[in-house]
Amino acid sequence: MITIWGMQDSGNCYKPRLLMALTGRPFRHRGISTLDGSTRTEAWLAKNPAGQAPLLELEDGRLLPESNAILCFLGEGTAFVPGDPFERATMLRWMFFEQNAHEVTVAVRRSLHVYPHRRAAASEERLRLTLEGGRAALAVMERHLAAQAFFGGERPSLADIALYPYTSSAHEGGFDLGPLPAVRSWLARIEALPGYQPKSWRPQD
Ligand SMILES: N[C@@H](CCC(=O)N[C@@H](CS)C(=O)NCC(=O)O)C(=O)O
Repeated sequence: MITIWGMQDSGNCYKPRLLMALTGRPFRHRGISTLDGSTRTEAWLAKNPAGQAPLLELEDGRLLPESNAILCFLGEGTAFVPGDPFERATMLRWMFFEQNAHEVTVAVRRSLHVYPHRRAAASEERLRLTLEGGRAALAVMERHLAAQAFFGGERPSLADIALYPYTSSAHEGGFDLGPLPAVRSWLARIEALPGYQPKSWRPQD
């Protein structure tokens, strides 16, 4: 069985768990955490030189870090990856947006708020920049979702799974989704998908 190494509270780590839940496939979950230093051990750096989670470990020992690369691998052959090349590229467009514009602002600001060990990095300037950048990213999402149900059109794709975790916890970073009705409706549509599980979920061992 495949193993997903992840931190329970991390949105990046939630992405592959959510995809596995939505596609109803079994996997093992193993905990790793920046909070207890386990992402900085030699053993972990040997698995992922970036010292980060999530990390996918296949039965044959091959390792794959980067949440969106993991989604692409696990999503292969499922309904969450469109067959049409343009639709697939559109899915990737939003996954790149997630890493370039959304994760680096919405997720980073949340981590500066939520984790005590990140407080020293939470300068006024950084909080201001991540607030401005995060609001801009959320406004892009609002404009796009005003015209369609999911990022790729009428059906959910990996792009939605990539963007869901940190959008649904954006309020923990001080973002107000009140003025973003299309984003709020989209969050509700994801939560209504068959098999949906919240971030706190992990499979039984
Ligand atoms: N681009 C990476 C980012 C992964 C990332 O930032 N992981 C964080 C948790 S959300 C982490 O492992 N931090 C531990 C550390 O940097 O020591 C991805 O999408 O997987």
